Amino acid sequence: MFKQPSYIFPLANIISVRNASYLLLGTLVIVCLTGCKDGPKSTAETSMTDITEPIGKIAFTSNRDGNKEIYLMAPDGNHLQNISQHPAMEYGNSWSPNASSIATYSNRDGNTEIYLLDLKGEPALRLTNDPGEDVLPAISPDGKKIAFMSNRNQKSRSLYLMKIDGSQALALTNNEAYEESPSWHPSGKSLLFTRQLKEENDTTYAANGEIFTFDLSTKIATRVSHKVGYDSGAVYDPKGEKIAFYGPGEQSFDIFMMNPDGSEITNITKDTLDAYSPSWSPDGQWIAYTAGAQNNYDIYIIHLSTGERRQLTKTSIRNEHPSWAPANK
Ligand SMILES: [Ca+2]
Ligand SMILES: [Ca+2]
Ligand SMILES: [Ca+2]
Repeated sequence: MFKQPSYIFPLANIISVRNASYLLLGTLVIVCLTGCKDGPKSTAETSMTDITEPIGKIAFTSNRDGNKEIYLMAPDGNHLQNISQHPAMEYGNSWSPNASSIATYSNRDGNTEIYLLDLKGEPALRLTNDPGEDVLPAISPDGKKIAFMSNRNQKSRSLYLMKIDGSQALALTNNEAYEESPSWHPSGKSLLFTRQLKEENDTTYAANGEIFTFDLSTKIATRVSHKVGYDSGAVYDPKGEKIAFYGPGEQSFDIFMMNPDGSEITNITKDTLDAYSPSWSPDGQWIAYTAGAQNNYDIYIIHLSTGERRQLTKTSIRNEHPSWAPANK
Protein backbone atom coordinates (compact mmCIF):
# COMPACT_ATOMS: atom_id res chain seq x y z
CA MET A 1 0.00 0.00 0.00
CA PHE A 2 1.29 3.43 -0.91
CA LYS A 3 0.87 5.76 2.02
CA GLN A 4 -0.51 9.15 0.99
CA PRO A 5 2.04 11.85 1.76
CA SER A 6 0.66 14.66 3.92
CA TYR A 7 1.47 17.33 1.31
CA ILE A 8 -1.35 16.07 -0.95
CA PHE A 9 -3.83 18.10 1.13
CA PRO A 10 -2.07 21.48 0.70
CA LEU A 11 -1.85 20.63 -2.99
CA ALA A 12 -5.68 20.40 -3.24
CA ASN A 13 -5.98 23.85 -1.63
CA ILE A 14 -3.37 25.29 -3.97
CA ILE A 15 -5.24 24.08 -7.09
CA SER A 16 -8.52 25.59 -5.82
CA VAL A 17 -7.03 29.12 -5.84
CA ARG A 18 -6.19 28.76 -9.56
CA ASN A 19 -2.84 30.49 -9.22
CA ALA A 20 -0.81 29.67 -12.32
CA SER A 21 2.60 29.42 -10.65
CA TYR A 22 1.19 27.23 -7.91
CA LEU A 23 -0.43 25.06 -10.58
CA LEU A 24 3.00 24.48 -12.12
CA LEU A 25 4.38 23.45 -8.72
CA GLY A 26 1.34 21.19 -8.22
CA THR A 27 1.92 19.53 -11.58
CA LEU A 28 5.51 18.78 -10.63
CA VAL A 29 4.36 17.22 -7.35
CA ILE A 30 1.76 15.09 -9.15
CA VAL A 31 4.39 13.90 -11.65
CA CYS A 32 6.52 12.85 -8.73
CA LEU A 33 3.63 11.09 -7.02
CA THR A 34 2.98 8.97 -10.10
CA GLY A 35 6.51 8.72 -11.50
CA CYS A 36 8.72 8.28 -8.44
CA LYS A 37 7.86 4.69 -7.64
CA ASP A 38 9.92 4.20 -4.53
CA GLY A 39 7.17 2.45 -2.64
CA PRO A 40 7.57 0.96 0.82
CA LYS A 41 10.84 -0.86 1.52
CA SER A 42 10.81 -4.63 1.93
CA THR A 43 11.41 -6.11 5.40
CA ALA A 44 14.84 -7.36 4.30
CA GLU A 45 15.90 -3.85 3.28
CA THR A 46 14.81 -2.22 6.54
CA SER A 47 16.44 -4.81 8.82
CA MET A 48 19.81 -4.17 7.16
CA THR A 49 19.71 -0.62 8.48
CA ASP A 50 19.48 -1.73 12.15
CA ILE A 51 23.26 -1.64 12.57
CA THR A 52 25.64 0.84 11.00
CA GLU A 53 28.95 -1.00 10.86
CA PRO A 54 31.62 0.74 12.94
CA ILE A 55 34.32 2.60 11.02
CA GLY A 56 37.59 4.36 11.79
CA LYS A 57 40.30 3.34 14.24
CA ILE A 58 40.47 2.61 17.94
CA ALA A 59 43.58 3.39 20.00
CA PHE A 60 44.17 1.44 23.21
CA THR A 61 46.83 0.49 25.74
CA SER A 62 48.17 -3.07 25.89
CA ASN A 63 51.06 -4.87 27.59
CA ARG A 64 51.05 -7.73 25.06
CA ASP A 65 54.72 -7.12 24.20
CA GLY A 66 55.87 -7.07 27.81
CA ASN A 67 55.45 -3.35 28.57
CA LYS A 68 52.57 -0.96 28.09
CA GLU A 69 52.33 0.46 24.57
CA ILE A 70 49.72 2.37 22.57
CA TYR A 71 48.19 0.37 19.72
CA LEU A 72 45.78 1.19 16.93
CA MET A 73 43.30 -1.26 15.44
CA ALA A 74 40.28 -1.27 13.16
CA PRO A 75 36.93 -1.59 14.96
CA ASP A 76 36.82 -5.28 13.94
CA GLY A 77 40.08 -5.95 15.83
CA ASN A 78 42.28 -6.21 12.71
CA HIS A 79 45.19 -4.05 11.47
CA LEU A 80 46.96 -3.91 14.83
CA GLN A 81 49.76 -1.33 14.97
CA ASN A 82 52.11 -0.45 17.86
CA ILE A 83 52.60 3.33 17.70
CA SER A 84 54.69 3.94 20.84
CA GLN A 85 57.38 1.23 20.64
CA HIS A 86 59.28 2.17 23.77
CA PRO A 87 60.44 -0.05 26.66
CA ALA A 88 58.94 2.36 29.20
CA MET A 89 55.24 2.51 30.03
CA GLU A 90 52.85 4.45 27.83
CA TYR A 91 49.28 4.66 28.98
CA GLY A 92 46.04 6.30 27.94
CA ASN A 93 45.43 8.07 24.70
CA SER A 94 43.62 11.07 23.28
CA TRP A 95 43.34 11.79 19.56
CA SER A 96 44.09 15.17 18.03
CA PRO A 97 40.99 16.35 16.08
CA ASN A 98 42.69 15.75 12.71
CA ALA A 99 43.87 12.32 13.92
CA SER A 100 47.51 13.12 13.11
CA SER A 101 48.74 12.51 16.66
CA ILE A 102 47.82 10.92 19.97
CA ALA A 103 48.54 12.33 23.41
CA THR A 104 49.61 9.81 26.04
CA TYR A 105 51.69 9.73 29.21
CA SER A 106 54.88 7.83 29.82
CA ASN A 107 57.57 7.34 32.48
CA ARG A 108 60.35 7.08 29.85
CA ASP A 109 62.11 10.14 31.34
CA GLY A 110 61.64 9.19 34.99
CA ASN A 111 58.40 10.47 36.48
CA THR A 112 55.36 10.52 34.26
CA GLU A 113 55.15 13.23 31.62
CA ILE A 114 52.74 13.92 28.78
CA TYR A 115 53.84 13.22 25.19
CA LEU A 116 52.45 13.66 21.71
CA LEU A 117 52.93 10.59 19.51
CA ASP A 118 53.04 11.49 15.83
CA LEU A 119 51.26 8.90 13.67
CA LYS A 120 53.49 9.55 10.65
CA GLY A 121 56.61 8.45 12.52
CA GLU A 122 58.11 11.70 13.85
CA PRO A 123 59.80 11.33 17.27
CA ALA A 124 57.52 11.59 20.31
CA LEU A 125 57.22 15.16 21.59
CA ARG A 126 57.53 15.71 25.34
CA LEU A 127 55.05 18.35 26.53
CA THR A 128 55.50 18.49 30.31
CA ASN A 129 58.67 18.76 32.37
CA ASP A 130 57.77 18.70 36.03
CA PRO A 131 58.80 16.49 38.96
CA GLY A 132 55.10 15.81 39.61
CA GLU A 133 53.10 12.97 38.05
CA ASP A 134 51.51 14.36 34.88
CA VAL A 135 48.94 11.93 33.48
CA LEU A 136 45.72 11.36 31.50
CA PRO A 137 45.95 13.97 28.71
CA ALA A 138 42.76 14.95 26.85
CA ILE A 139 43.16 17.09 23.70
CA SER A 140 40.51 19.80 23.26
CA PRO A 141 38.06 19.54 20.30
CA ASP A 142 39.83 22.46 18.54
CA GLY A 143 43.22 20.80 19.06
CA LYS A 144 44.70 23.85 20.80
CA LYS A 145 44.76 22.72 24.44
CA ILE A 146 45.29 19.66 26.59
CA ALA A 147 43.52 18.97 29.87
CA PHE A 148 45.40 16.60 32.17
CA MET A 149 45.80 15.51 35.76
CA SER A 150 48.83 16.28 37.90
CA ASN A 151 49.96 16.19 41.53
CA ARG A 152 52.51 18.98 40.91
CA ASN A 153 50.62 21.08 43.47
CA GLN A 154 51.90 18.63 46.16
CA LYS A 155 48.31 17.55 46.81
CA SER A 156 46.31 14.73 45.35
CA ARG A 157 45.74 14.72 41.60
CA SER A 158 44.11 17.92 40.34
CA LEU A 159 42.77 19.11 36.99
CA TYR A 160 45.18 21.13 34.80
CA LEU A 161 45.08 22.80 31.41
CA MET A 162 47.96 23.69 29.06
CA LYS A 163 48.46 24.71 25.45
CA ILE A 164 49.00 21.93 22.89
CA ASP A 165 52.76 22.69 22.91
CA GLY A 166 52.92 22.16 26.69
CA SER A 167 53.23 25.83 27.62
CA GLN A 168 51.13 27.92 30.03
CA ALA A 169 50.05 25.04 32.28
CA LEU A 170 47.60 26.18 34.93
CA ALA A 171 45.62 24.48 37.67
CA LEU A 172 41.85 24.44 37.24
CA THR A 173 41.20 22.70 40.56
CA ASN A 174 43.34 22.75 43.69
CA ASN A 175 42.07 20.67 46.59
CA GLU A 176 42.86 17.55 48.63
CA ALA A 177 40.40 15.33 46.77
CA TYR A 178 41.76 12.75 44.32
CA GLU A 179 40.62 13.74 40.83
CA GLU A 180 41.03 11.95 37.49
CA SER A 181 39.65 11.18 34.04
CA PRO A 182 39.33 14.56 32.27
CA SER A 183 37.38 14.73 29.00
CA TRP A 184 35.94 17.55 26.89
CA HIS A 185 32.47 18.73 26.03
CA PRO A 186 32.26 18.79 22.18
CA SER A 187 31.91 22.61 22.35
CA GLY A 188 35.29 22.89 24.11
CA LYS A 189 33.67 25.13 26.74
CA SER A 190 33.68 22.70 29.65
CA LEU A 191 35.27 19.50 30.92
CA LEU A 192 34.09 16.38 32.70
CA PHE A 193 36.22 14.85 35.43
CA THR A 194 35.97 12.54 38.45
CA ARG A 195 36.33 13.68 42.04
CA GLN A 196 36.70 11.21 44.87
CA LEU A 197 34.40 12.19 47.70
CA LYS A 198 35.68 10.63 50.86
CA GLU A 199 33.10 10.45 53.62
CA GLU A 200 34.54 10.68 57.13
CA ASN A 201 33.45 7.17 58.12
CA ASP A 202 34.44 5.54 54.81
CA THR A 203 37.52 3.32 55.18
CA THR A 204 37.41 1.74 51.69
CA TYR A 205 40.21 2.48 49.23
CA ALA A 206 38.02 3.40 46.26
CA ALA A 207 35.47 5.46 48.20
CA ASN A 208 32.85 7.37 46.25
CA GLY A 209 33.77 8.72 42.83
CA GLU A 210 31.40 11.23 41.30
CA ILE A 211 31.28 12.96 37.91
CA PHE A 212 31.81 16.73 37.86
CA THR A 213 31.84 19.36 35.14
CA PHE A 214 34.28 22.25 35.02
CA ASP A 215 33.04 25.36 33.20
CA LEU A 216 36.06 27.07 31.61
CA SER A 217 34.43 30.53 31.55
CA THR A 218 33.12 30.63 35.14
CA LYS A 219 35.89 28.34 36.53
CA ILE A 220 33.23 26.57 38.58
CA ALA A 221 33.16 22.81 39.20
CA THR A 222 29.67 21.33 39.51
CA ARG A 223 28.74 17.85 40.66
CA VAL A 224 26.70 15.94 38.05
CA SER A 225 26.26 12.36 39.31
CA HIS A 226 24.80 11.05 42.55
CA LYS A 227 25.44 7.32 42.56
CA VAL A 228 26.77 4.94 45.21
CA GLY A 229 30.35 3.75 44.65
CA TYR A 230 33.27 4.78 42.45
CA ASP A 231 31.90 6.26 39.21
CA SER A 232 34.39 7.62 36.68
CA GLY A 233 35.50 7.67 33.03
CA ALA A 234 32.76 10.10 31.96
CA VAL A 235 32.63 11.10 28.28
CA TYR A 236 30.07 13.13 26.31
CA ASP A 237 28.62 11.66 23.14
CA PRO A 238 29.63 13.55 19.96
CA LYS A 239 26.58 15.85 20.24
CA GLY A 240 26.97 16.54 23.97
CA GLU A 241 23.52 15.12 24.68
CA LYS A 242 24.46 12.10 26.80
CA ILE A 243 27.27 11.10 29.16
CA ALA A 244 28.67 7.57 29.26
CA PHE A 245 30.68 6.52 32.33
CA TYR A 246 31.60 3.43 34.35
CA GLY A 247 30.68 2.52 37.88
CA PRO A 248 29.51 -0.31 40.09
CA GLY A 249 26.45 -2.20 38.81
CA GLU A 250 24.55 -5.07 40.40
CA GLN A 251 27.20 -7.77 39.82
CA SER A 252 30.28 -5.92 38.58
CA PHE A 253 31.47 -2.60 37.22
CA ASP A 254 29.33 -1.67 34.21
CA ILE A 255 29.04 1.05 31.56
CA PHE A 256 26.24 3.52 32.30
CA MET A 257 24.53 6.34 30.47
CA MET A 258 23.01 9.51 31.89
CA ASN A 259 21.77 12.91 30.82
CA PRO A 260 24.20 15.84 31.11
CA ASP A 261 22.36 16.94 34.28
CA GLY A 262 22.93 13.52 35.89
CA SER A 263 19.35 12.29 35.47
CA GLU A 264 18.12 8.99 33.96
CA ILE A 265 21.09 6.76 34.79
CA THR A 266 20.84 3.48 32.85
CA ASN A 267 23.14 0.44 32.88
CA ILE A 268 24.03 -0.56 29.31
CA THR A 269 26.33 -3.56 29.88
CA LYS A 270 24.78 -5.26 32.95
CA ASP A 271 26.87 -8.45 33.08
CA THR A 272 29.44 -10.21 35.26
CA LEU A 273 32.57 -8.71 33.64
CA ASP A 274 34.04 -5.54 35.09
CA ALA A 275 33.70 -2.82 32.43
CA TYR A 276 35.59 0.50 32.31
CA SER A 277 36.64 3.39 30.09
CA PRO A 278 33.83 4.04 27.58
CA SER A 279 34.66 5.84 24.32
CA TRP A 280 32.03 6.87 21.73
CA SER A 281 32.22 6.10 18.03
CA PRO A 282 32.15 9.33 15.97
CA ASP A 283 28.57 8.57 14.82
CA GLY A 284 27.42 8.07 18.42
CA GLN A 285 26.03 4.60 17.66
CA TRP A 286 28.71 2.49 19.37
CA ILE A 287 30.70 2.61 22.57
CA ALA A 288 34.12 0.99 22.91
CA TYR A 289 35.10 -0.11 26.41
CA THR A 290 37.41 -2.47 28.27
CA ALA A 291 36.06 -5.45 30.18
CA GLY A 292 37.40 -8.48 32.01
CA ALA A 293 38.69 -9.63 35.38
CA GLN A 294 41.95 -10.39 37.20
CA ASN A 295 44.46 -8.75 34.86
CA ASN A 296 42.73 -10.20 31.80
CA TYR A 297 41.01 -7.31 30.05
CA ASP A 298 39.89 -6.97 26.45
CA ILE A 299 38.43 -4.26 24.26
CA TYR A 300 34.76 -4.60 23.34
CA ILE A 301 32.30 -2.47 21.40
CA ILE A 302 28.56 -2.34 22.07
CA HIS A 303 25.91 -1.08 19.65
CA LEU A 304 23.64 1.16 21.70
CA SER A 305 20.27 0.72 20.00
CA THR A 306 20.48 -3.07 19.54
CA GLY A 307 22.76 -4.02 22.45
CA GLU A 308 24.98 -6.13 20.13
CA ARG A 309 28.47 -6.63 21.59
CA ARG A 310 31.67 -7.56 19.81
CA GLN A 311 34.97 -8.56 21.42
CA LEU A 312 37.84 -6.97 19.49
CA THR A 313 40.89 -8.29 21.37
CA LYS A 314 41.32 -11.85 22.67
CA THR A 315 44.41 -12.14 24.82
CA SER A 316 45.15 -13.16 28.41
CA ILE A 317 46.74 -9.82 29.33
CA ARG A 318 45.55 -6.24 29.70
CA ASN A 319 43.99 -4.35 26.81
CA GLU A 320 42.49 -1.14 28.13
CA HIS A 321 41.55 2.50 27.74
CA PRO A 322 40.11 2.44 24.20
CA SER A 323 39.76 5.75 22.37
CA TRP A 324 37.87 6.00 19.09
CA ALA A 325 39.44 8.18 16.39
CA PRO A 326 37.56 11.34 15.30
CA ALA A 327 35.15 11.09 12.35
CA ASN A 328 36.40 9.89 8.96
CA LYS A 329 39.97 9.37 10.16
CA1 LIG B 1 56.16 1.03 26.15
CA1 LIG C 1 56.14 15.01 35.45
CA1 LIG D 1 29.47 7.50 42.95
